[in-house]
Amino acid sequence: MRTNSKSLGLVTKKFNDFFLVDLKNHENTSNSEKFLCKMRKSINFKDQLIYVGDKVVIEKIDLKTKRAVITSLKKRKNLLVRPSVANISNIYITFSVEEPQLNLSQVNRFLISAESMGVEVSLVLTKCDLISDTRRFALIDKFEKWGYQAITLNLDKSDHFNDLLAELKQKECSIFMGPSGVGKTTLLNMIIPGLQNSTAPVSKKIKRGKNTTRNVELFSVSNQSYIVDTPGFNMQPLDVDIRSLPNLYSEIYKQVINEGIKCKFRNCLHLNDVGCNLNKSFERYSFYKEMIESAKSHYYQNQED
Ligand SMILES: Nc1nc2c(ncn2[C@@H]2O[C@H](COP(=O)(O)OP(=O)(O)OP(=O)(O)O)[C@@H](O)[C@H]2O)c(=O)[nH]1
Ligand SMILES: [Mg+2]
Ligand SMILES: [Zn+2]
Repeated sequence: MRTNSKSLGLVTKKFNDFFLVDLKNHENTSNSEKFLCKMRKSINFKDQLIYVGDKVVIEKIDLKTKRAVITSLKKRKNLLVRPSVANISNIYITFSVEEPQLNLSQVNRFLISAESMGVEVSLVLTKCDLISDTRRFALIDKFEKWGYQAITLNLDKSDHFNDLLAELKQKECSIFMGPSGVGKTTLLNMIIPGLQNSTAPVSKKIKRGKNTTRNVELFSVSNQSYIVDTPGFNMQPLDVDIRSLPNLYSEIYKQVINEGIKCKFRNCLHLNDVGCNLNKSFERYSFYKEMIESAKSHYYQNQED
């Protein structure tokens, strides 16, 4: 049976030319149903690629075969580039405290890259069953100085997990991002009972994940909330706009905004600039400096090309 009505849907998965579209509250469907869709041929979507997380209009809805056609794309709020996901409201940077070992420079790169999206950013530390409480508190202290209240998870204790779950149900579309093997899919399987996505132990020899998750997929947590599992990867030194970097470090923007410090030059990069008044005695300053220098060399390289 085909209906002539149009409906709004959410792209939850993408493969080749097909999209899986979740149809919410359509008059003829139950609460939430997924339709296999292609894009309408006559529309030139060339400069308008469709990504997981996009809101789309679908037509030619066939309730029996669960197929339909995407006829237009709604304006998106934002687009994460790697992995490609649209309309994210919250990024949960996820790292394990052990197996694989915590790499602070990687944590920082992930956090700053997430901050540059302009969405709410949180930090999740998994596998806390592998460290002592003393070490866990020390990590919480460290990341508080970085500007984050780390959510520490322990597979054997569920109290922090329950808080996280309640939080996720309040958010629109959250994404777990981090290196391979840190436990992103394990977490997702706990969040959505019944979901049994593949997970794999980290390699004993090199203590790295095995890149188990291959696709980006969006899952429904509650009626209005979605969550995205992503393949793990390591973040490269960033190619970000140098001028925005100081605003992405809370230790810097708090000094500038809350304490009103002023450097001699308005666009001071807080390196060795003359007349710089930034208090540089914070842990991440060396990472900040490294990022500015790497962004600068990128910039000059591109100028020469
Ligand atoms: N000890 C301990 N192991 C955990 C915990 N969470 C996950 N693991 C284990 O870590 C391994 C990797 O977990 P995955 O969920 O596959 O990791 P992932 O982040 O999804 O990895 P990719 O899909 O490769 O990016 C599995 O063997 C899990 O059982 C935890 O809290 N404690
Ligand atoms: Mg995974
Ligand atoms: Zn300065």
